[in-house]
Amino acid sequence: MAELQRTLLLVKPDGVQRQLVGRVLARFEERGLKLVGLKLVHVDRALAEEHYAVHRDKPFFRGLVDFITSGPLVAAALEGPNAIAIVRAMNGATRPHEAAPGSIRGDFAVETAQNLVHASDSPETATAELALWFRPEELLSYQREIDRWVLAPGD
Ligand code: 3AN
Repeated sequence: MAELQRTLLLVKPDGVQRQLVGRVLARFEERGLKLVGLKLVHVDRALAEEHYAVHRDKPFFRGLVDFITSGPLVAAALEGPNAIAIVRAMNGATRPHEAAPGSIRGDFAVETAQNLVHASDSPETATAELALWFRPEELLSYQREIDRWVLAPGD
């Protein structure tokens, strides 16, 4: 029985503009992960800068904040066994030319600056990012009928 985790997934403004939101979210649903939070947001610079604080000193920081605040994005909270690693693997490598075919970036992206998706990279980051993007009452707990076919007994 694997650890049940929650993680943040963003379909960034390029994904919304390219009308890929449904296809991206469908991949995670089809994999068996559970949507426990979902919203369309146009973020301000303060939230964007906090989200990308780890990159504050990088040369691409300003462009990154410009980009993520350029239009609406979709924020999703996904739950499942080992969800953090599963979502990162499904997103693919940061640089799309290194992303495996079959991953989201490997199938839909060619540029690092417009690589469609973001996902938390560790349990600590997931906790911090979910708290940044969702109020506690926006994250739901519920059972699905299919859970008994997807999750190990007791998960
Ligand atoms: P990931 O999103 O795969 O965790 P990070 O955290 O290294 O990757 O980078 C965060 C975001 O910063 C990337 N998704 C990408 O949009 C942007 N980024 C990273 N490296 C570069 C770069 N060299 N040039 C432009 N943008 C970059």
